[in-house]
Amino acid sequence: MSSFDNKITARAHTNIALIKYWGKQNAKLKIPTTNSFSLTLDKFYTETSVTFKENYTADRIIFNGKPLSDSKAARIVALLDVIRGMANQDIYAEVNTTNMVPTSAGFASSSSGFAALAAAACKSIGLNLSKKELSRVARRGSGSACRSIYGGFVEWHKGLGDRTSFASPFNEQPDWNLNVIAVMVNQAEKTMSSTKGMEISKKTSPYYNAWKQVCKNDLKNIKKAIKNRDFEKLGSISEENAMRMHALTLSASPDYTYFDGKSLQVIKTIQSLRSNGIPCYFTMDAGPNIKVLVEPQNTDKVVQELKSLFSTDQIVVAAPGPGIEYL
Ligand code: 2P0
Repeated sequence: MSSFDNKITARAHTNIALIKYWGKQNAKLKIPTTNSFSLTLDKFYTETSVTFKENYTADRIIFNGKPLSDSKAARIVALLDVIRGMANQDIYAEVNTTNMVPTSAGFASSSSGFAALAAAACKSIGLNLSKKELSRVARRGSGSACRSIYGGFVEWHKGLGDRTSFASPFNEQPDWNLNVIAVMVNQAEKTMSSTKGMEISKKTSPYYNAWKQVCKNDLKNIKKAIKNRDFEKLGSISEENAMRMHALTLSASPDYTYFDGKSLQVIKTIQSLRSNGIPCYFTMDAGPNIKVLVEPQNTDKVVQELKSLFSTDQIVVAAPGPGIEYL
């Protein structure tokens, strides 16, 4: 009788960075150059089952019902290797992962994916980790995944190395009604991965040192804004931080950008709503989709305006979501 064969399923929600992570001090261990700060969302999540079995001769990775090619599975296998090393076990796993998104538009995210994988795999191999340790493991899969261990507002402490770089909750269940409207402007796969993009920006942007100071200030101020329930501060700090991150792409050599024409259309719509007295702010990550921060009393107005540009299934209204769950 095998001591393994323990199927564990975990669910993790994606998080949206309000203070962005854009660059590493250690690429192999995914130690960032700055702290970052996020909000976990309820509508987008990944469910992953992991079973380690003594009779397997290789890992089997199933993604949304289909086997993944070896090249695509490499990053998942690399995290399994880290976990095998921690457990001191030489044993393979079956991984079955499903991205749950409310529309067919897709909103794949490495943050929920690697958080769910870390949680399910660690438990299945017999490691009983604290959330802090789990956050460190998830980070090895994808930096932003370390924040998806927790719900609500979360800070990733950059630390100095593997042991000190992890996320912690700032406010896991904010008693503050907020919405994040996700606008899927384009589903095409990005041509510049975030891993590569942040490496080029750190190496070549003349503004990179200034970015580190920007993040320090923005982090301090966003925490104050949340404590004071100051939505306009929260929104404007997030929007400016996002634009300053994107300035690191435009100022890199070679330069690159994640904006497309439709992203700019959404941005102009948000700015125009704001100049008409509706507090709403945008943020954008390593892809053209836009997320709009808004308070519930104004959500419908913003959605209506966006519907003049996009179809209903391109617009998803999300709210703060929970941390890691075992099913
Ligand atoms: C973030 N992003 O803080 C930033 C803002 C995208 C823009 O974290 O190289 O997939 O695997 O650590 O976590 C996306 O980068 O990168 C990301 P790796 P990751 O959410």
